[in-house]
Amino acid sequence: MKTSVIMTRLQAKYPGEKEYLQAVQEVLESIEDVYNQHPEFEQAKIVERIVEPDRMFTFRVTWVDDNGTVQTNTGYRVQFNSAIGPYKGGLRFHSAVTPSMLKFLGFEQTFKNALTTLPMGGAKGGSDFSPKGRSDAEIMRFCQAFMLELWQCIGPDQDIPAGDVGVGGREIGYLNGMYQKLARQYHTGVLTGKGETWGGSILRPEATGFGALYFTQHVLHKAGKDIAGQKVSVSGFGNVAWGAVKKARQLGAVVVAVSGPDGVCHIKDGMTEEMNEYMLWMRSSNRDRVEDLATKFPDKVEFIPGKKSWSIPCDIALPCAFQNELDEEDAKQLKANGCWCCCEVSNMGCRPEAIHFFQSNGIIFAPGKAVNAGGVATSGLEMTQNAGHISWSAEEVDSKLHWIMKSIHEQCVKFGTRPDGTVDYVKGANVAGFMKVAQAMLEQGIV
Ligand code: 2IT
Repeated sequence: MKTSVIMTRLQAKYPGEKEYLQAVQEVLESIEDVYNQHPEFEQAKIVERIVEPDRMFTFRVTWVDDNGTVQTNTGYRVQFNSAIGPYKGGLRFHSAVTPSMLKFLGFEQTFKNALTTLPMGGAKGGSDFSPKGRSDAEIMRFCQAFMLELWQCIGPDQDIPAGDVGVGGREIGYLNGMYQKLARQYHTGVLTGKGETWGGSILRPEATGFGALYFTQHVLHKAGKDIAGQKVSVSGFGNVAWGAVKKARQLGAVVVAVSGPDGVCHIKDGMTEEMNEYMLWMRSSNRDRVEDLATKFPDKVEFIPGKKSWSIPCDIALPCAFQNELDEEDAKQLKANGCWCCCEVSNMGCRPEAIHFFQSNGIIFAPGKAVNAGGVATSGLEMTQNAGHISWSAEEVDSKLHWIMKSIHEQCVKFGTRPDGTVDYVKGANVAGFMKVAQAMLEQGIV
């Protein structure tokens, strides 16, 4: 297998699918050596098969807004790979959603889910619907219209969606209500991220952020450091950022920035619990403005319009917003300001040039598919509870999440340790995830 040959073919076949091609390139580059040591992979054409989704559903979603105007969006579900378990992955509602974006996310999800140690295949879905400025009633009607099509594609042993950007507990509630109405199936395990009274798992809302910080702790310990007292810059202010800030604070870090599409909030003395909880309102308001934090806490928070979190001096950068949110210029600015570690919490949050800059300048970098896997892992734990009709305590879920993040870190170390003893987390995560899925495909024949 040669990455350049496969990429040339994919570029010709899927011109313009930038995010998808970027994600595939990153994985293929890091697995090429290992892959070529396995002639049985080449014989079964594992790489050619693994880069293509198993299938993709595209459907029209029509609904009526609060003014009585008819609105039409496009909905998607990309079922990427089911070699190690049923399709599993979130739904993204965002104006920029395209098939390319969901293919990149489904591809990443396949390897991430393999790292969690749980039997889950990879999928992703969503719509170009933007929740920004929408009322609660509009969100509900959109979710119901979306489920009118999606319900045919999913099921507890088939495909189990969850949240992602623009889809949180509220949206999962509306989606689940409509699913039950349409399918007349009352299994609690068809969506994850549910409310606690109807099959949801304690700690799922916190899980992505908490897991990311547990992983960061392992990364720092491996490098002989500790997180207490470190200055942390976070981007975004949604569910993932909220959980990351909460755990970072609990571990004694000082969170100096959160951001939004409008700019960055600099919090010199660190975020307080009150600010952290206010982020929940900021997300559910659908205003999509981080400036609201500075309006609420004017004495402690400075809003800088048009700037990113990477302009604020920090020790550790935690991208928690969107793909490609941190570019090479940002990486250079972070280094100039003293940053020495970046744990990517968003999916493909960093541009390839930024990752290259980090790695060639001694800045520790860990990729999203390892760092943020605690979210989907806790979804997997929710599925287990639903299948057994049981409910675990917060302590039980948290200790399982801890164990899973530790195990993901060990897999990265196993496959990514460089001759000098430092760890290439990108290579480690990609090789570990790939080997598991490839082996499962091999054992199940040409299907
Ligand atoms: O990117 C992700 O891993 C998620 N959005 C969570 C997926 C899930 O099924 O919990």
